[in-house]
Amino acid sequence: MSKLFRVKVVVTGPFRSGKTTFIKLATSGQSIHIGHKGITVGLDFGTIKYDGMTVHLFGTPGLNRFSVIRDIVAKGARGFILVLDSTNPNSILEGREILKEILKLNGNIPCVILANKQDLPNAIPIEKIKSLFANFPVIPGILTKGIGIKESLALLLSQINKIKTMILNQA
Ligand SMILES: Nc1nc2c(ncn2[C@@H]2O[C@H](COP(=O)(O)OP(=O)(O)OP(=O)(O)O)[C@@H](O)[C@H]2O)c(=O)[nH]1
Ligand SMILES: [Mg+2]
Repeated sequence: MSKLFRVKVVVTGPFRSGKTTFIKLATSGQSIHIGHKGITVGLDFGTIKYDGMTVHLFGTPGLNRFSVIRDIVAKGARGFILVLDSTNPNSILEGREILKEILKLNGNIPCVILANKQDLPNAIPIEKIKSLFANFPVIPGILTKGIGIKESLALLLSQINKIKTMILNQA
């Protein structure tokens, strides 16, 4: 299968869901964080090598008042990882709204949902979250321990490469 050489992946989602943690651990602490008091107000950025590809990870702010920055950071993405705080029903509802917005702006782009904070006792069960995102893969995560990073990236990048192969085959 022919693969992309360089790819932009955007890690987005509601406030405090774990986006910065995702990029920080995915890059073994080598990421850049533009924030204020631990809250992303600009972006997170890091680059990893994955399966022969250079993957540029861009993290958006979660706060709604920075949604204009979210849209700028997300421009040109080949795929999205939508990180949710599984302990917070509002995070899940807001995640659905963000997903709708992504699809509106980017068409049928690959998206993987990462249901984070599954280590906490009040986490909403993964099956319940799956039922709310019926057409999308939902991966359970404990991002503070790095759990869910490889799985979600692998799934997203394989979807992105499938689309690339389809386009090449049509050309
Ligand atoms: N218990 C638990 N806490 C987590 C997990 N992932 C992230 N956190 C914590 O949740 C808080 C927010 O994490 P961030 O990675 O900053 O979240 P964010 O989505 O980048 O936040 P904003 O940029 O402010 O929207 C931090 O205190 C993290 O340590 C997890 O899997 N389990
Ligand atoms: Mg952040």
